Amino acid sequence: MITKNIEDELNKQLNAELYSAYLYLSMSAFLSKKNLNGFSHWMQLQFEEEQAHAKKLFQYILDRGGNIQLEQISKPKTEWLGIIDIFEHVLRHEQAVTSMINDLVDAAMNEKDHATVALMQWYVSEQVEEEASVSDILDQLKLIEGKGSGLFMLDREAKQRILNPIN
Ligand code: OFO
Repeated sequence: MITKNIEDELNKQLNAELYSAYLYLSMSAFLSKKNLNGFSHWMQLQFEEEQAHAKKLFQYILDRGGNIQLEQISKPKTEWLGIIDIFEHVLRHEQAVTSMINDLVDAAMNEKDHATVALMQWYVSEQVEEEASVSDILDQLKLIEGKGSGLFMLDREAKQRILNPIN
């Protein structure tokens, strides 16, 4: 059994993961309109990964005998200045998610809820990976000033991304 406080925090994180999915789907649409089909594909995989993150929390809450509280998902932004602006947004967003996850770990530690701490460690590691891969892409985009043949090459590279299985 989880406490009401942890149940609320987990549900809040579940909503945040679904919002992340929504945000990346919106970015995918924008990038497709700009003919950056590789990056659009990359964002669709982000969308799928975030849904998997949400489902993992969903299952955990149920497994611990908690209640699912699905809330309204905020409307994501639909326009950006360009590819660099998008990836800066992704990085800021992931940093904000990391901070939410850290708060959730703190809350679980305070309550000596070891199972939730263990679950959230998976998210802590996932955030390290996400922030690192987004920072790498952002650095490369800045190097080529987000344009020209460099952008064409990076877009082709983004198209190669495959979905990592979530466990
Ligand atoms: Fe769920 O990792 Fe990004 O937000």
